[in-house]
Amino acid sequence: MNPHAKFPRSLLAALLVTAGLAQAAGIEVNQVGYLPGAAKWAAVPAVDAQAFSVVRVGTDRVVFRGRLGPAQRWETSGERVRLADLSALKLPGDYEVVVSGLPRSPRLRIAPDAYAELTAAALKAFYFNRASAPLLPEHAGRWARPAGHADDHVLVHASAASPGRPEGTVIRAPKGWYDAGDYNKYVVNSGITVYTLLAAWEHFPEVFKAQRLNIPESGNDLPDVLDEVLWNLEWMLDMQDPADGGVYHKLTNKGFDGVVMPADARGERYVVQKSTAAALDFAASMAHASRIFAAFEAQRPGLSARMLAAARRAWDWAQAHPREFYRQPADIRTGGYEDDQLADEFAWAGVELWVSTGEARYRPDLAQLAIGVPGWGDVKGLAWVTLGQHLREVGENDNAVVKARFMTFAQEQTALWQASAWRAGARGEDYVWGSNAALLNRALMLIQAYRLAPRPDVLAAAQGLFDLVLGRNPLGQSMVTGFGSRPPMHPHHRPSEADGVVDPVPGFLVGGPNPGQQDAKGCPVPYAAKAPALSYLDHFCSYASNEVAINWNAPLVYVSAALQALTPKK
Ligand code: G3I
Ligand code: 9MR
Repeated sequence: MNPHAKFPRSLLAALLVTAGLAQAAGIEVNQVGYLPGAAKWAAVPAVDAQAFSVVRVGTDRVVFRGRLGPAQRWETSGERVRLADLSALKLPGDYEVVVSGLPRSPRLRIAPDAYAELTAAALKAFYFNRASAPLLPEHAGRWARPAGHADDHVLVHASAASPGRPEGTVIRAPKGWYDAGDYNKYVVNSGITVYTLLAAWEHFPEVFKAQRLNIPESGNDLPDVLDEVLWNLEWMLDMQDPADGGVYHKLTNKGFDGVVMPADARGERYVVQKSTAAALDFAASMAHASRIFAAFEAQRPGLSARMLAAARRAWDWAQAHPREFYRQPADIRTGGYEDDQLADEFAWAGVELWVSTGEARYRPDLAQLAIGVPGWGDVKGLAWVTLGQHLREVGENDNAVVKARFMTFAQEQTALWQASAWRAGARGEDYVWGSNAALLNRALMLIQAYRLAPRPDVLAAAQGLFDLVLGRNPLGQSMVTGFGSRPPMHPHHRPSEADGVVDPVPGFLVGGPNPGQQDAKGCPVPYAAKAPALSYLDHFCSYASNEVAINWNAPLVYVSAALQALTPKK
């Protein structure tokens, strides 16, 4: 149980904001913990004190003292806050931050494996969202459940009809992960997700080799992370029409399922419209996956080649159909993932195919390609991640371009971090639907810059964003189920709501603060506040701030693994 559930601190905060007395409600730290060599900041309400101390948890034994920084207003929460720099405290242990006149901080843990459990749980969350398989008690514990959505009888929707597969044709496309709190499967969102997870493995294999996920495949001839990602890749391969290489945008019900367990959701399933975005995201992520599985030819003969061939065919289809934007058919009401700006998808798929094949015809014009924080609808950042990983292959001229792009990005972001009242580089406009993942994807890009040129403040800026989703935020709320002293308890996740278990399925990142509040009308309780960083509601109704999603969990896995691997040991 969440020990703080009876104290609605966000309501109190809202009253203070209204009364113009706003200051951060408590001393906030990363509730999961810090690695010994990490930059460690605590945020302290703007009280009239000079100093802070750090004590052993539950005692008055002081292990560290420091001075508080000046009060600064953070425009994203409207509150004034002071900073405590604990970076010099490196001794592993469990502590609390103490400032006279304030309640102590939540437990502050410093440990050499601080993020190992989180990384594993964030990856295991994908297992918990598997379609077409029962979750057995020996793997899923309290969250065991019967299989849902076999997806072995899927109808071709009118929008997807082709000569070889007229409307109503029955196809099979089992497996895959449920996208989010809903039970549909979307190719666009799957592309960035599998890419990010495989990049985590590719960049930090030692973190994943040490992991025992306890999934059904554990102990077989592949690392668990690859088994888990294959669950979705195999589904994706079935989303390609073998006749022409086109890729269906999604596999879905006509409308969202009710709030029931997967096995009780029995609506008809459809594949809907082939889209250019789906073809390109498929091409990019399959071309990348083919490189990863090339190292496992003995274990999975032919898989890598099959993926590359599928990627090439999807690319060719997209070249022939460059403007097949997804348009939601009148009888389909599930997630849209609509995107009419496809230059970034073309660039990403081009880069992946170029790196996988060495064929210049795939190479995009890098001079024209900006860098940016990736998201499902804007994937150009992923092209840069791959280029950064393959400096040798891309040649000397492009090499310089890649480094320059990342250095400019890192400079901007570290300046933002340095100037921020919370030492976390987030601004009001960053708080959109899925804000937590946007912050983590920004950290992911900073981590690429750090891998190219390891400057401590770049890693510290990434850590600051990570802290923000793990409790060092104005809500004093961890944004990952099952982790931290105040985790989300009511995510918009159908199994978590319908299973009768008090605790939600663990390891899921929720969407996060979102002043858009697109769900407010359907919520029985109001959001506590309108300020961007406070606009969050831990209630099942809140799909715009409290849903889970595979594309949001992937950067959680990535950043958690990366910090574990890259943070200096001392
Ligand atoms: O990017 C713009 C930004 O430029 C603008 O300033 C801002 C102002 O509102 O909006 C930003 O766009 C938002 C976009 O998310 C950001 O990625 C849109 O308003 C917002 O409506 C859009 O939300 C998407 C949501 O579906 C509604 O379409 C989320 O990205 C997307 O993650 C979410 O995905 C859903 C699936 O459809 C169904 N399954 C669950 C999944 C998660 O909620
Ligand atoms: O559960 C749905 C969630 O996955 C989507 O992100 C969200 C926005 O498209 O919609 C949710 O479904 C809601 C629907 O849109 C409106 N009626 C209530 C549904 C939630 O139970």
